[in-house]
Amino acid sequence: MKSKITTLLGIEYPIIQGGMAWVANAQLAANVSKAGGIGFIGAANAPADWVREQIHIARSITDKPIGVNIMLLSDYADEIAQVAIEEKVEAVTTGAGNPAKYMKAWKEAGIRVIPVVASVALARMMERAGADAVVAEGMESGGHIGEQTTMTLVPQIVSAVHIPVIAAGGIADGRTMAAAMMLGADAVQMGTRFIVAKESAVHPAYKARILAAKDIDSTITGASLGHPIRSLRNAMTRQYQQMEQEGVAFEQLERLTLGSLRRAVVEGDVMNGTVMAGQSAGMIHKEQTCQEIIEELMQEMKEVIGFVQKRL
Ligand code: TUI
Repeated sequence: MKSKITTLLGIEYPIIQGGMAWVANAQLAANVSKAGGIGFIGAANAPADWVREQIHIARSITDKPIGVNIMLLSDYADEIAQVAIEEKVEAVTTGAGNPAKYMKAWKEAGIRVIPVVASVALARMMERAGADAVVAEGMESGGHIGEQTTMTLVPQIVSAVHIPVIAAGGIADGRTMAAAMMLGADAVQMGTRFIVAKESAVHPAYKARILAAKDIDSTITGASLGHPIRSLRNAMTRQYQQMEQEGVAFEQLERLTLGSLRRAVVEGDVMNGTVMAGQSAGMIHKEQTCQEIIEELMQEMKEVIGFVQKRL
């Protein structure tokens, strides 16, 4: 399937894997790229050397394009921005901030720059700054989120910018991918569906929570502090929300979540850790290889679009 994004990135299918903290390592990213999408190594709060090593591992698995996702709140963001250039990754996505200060250097290095945005204003600003595309991420997503839904955000960003738009948030199968393309997206980014990929090294208990999740099982913490995070309900989210209601100080809430994503992803503590996942968890029922996920998505999308067309 051709789209502006498959051409821009030199990939086969318009499917991008979100750069998830602690989850999106070289193994996952390289296997998404190998299957014809494009995988992003999630730099999150990791040091620059770890990111460089992961890029080398990914390159040993596939010669297809790969990317790095840079979480802009990281202390290492400046160094990782430089590693992306030195290691000549094909693309960079950014999250949780404005990447304008890196744009010139990345563009000069020939890197495709794709900021993740949650508003029309930031999408416009990124286009002016020279972004090649944007990911329009709705609040159905897991992790750090904005306030608008994918259904309303994507068409508004598509109307506001000339660069290609990648839809994210709530997309996990062929139906939701088809819907995103109808909203004007040129590709989709998925996170939660790839957490349960066979190539994902996430703890089995974490995968099991996603596979068993119902529609209402995710919740938002941290909204009162201005950084809302979506994760699956557990003892941690209940305690956090109670403390938020009691007006507990910022520092104490931060202490509660320090290292909590690692506890869930690496140690499998799905009660007291943070099980970040999107609302789409409720529609994800099986563990498959990255290739099976991508092939199934493309097949389902063709079927639903054909189904709608037949009734017109
Ligand atoms: O970044 C994400 N999702 C994330 S990052 C993350 S790691 C983390 N862990 C604990 C606490 C905080 C972060 C987990 N999930 N998605 C992309 C995204 N970016 N969503 C929303 C935004 C965003 C928000 C504010 C982008 C820009 C922005 O402001 C830009 C400005 O004006 O400075």
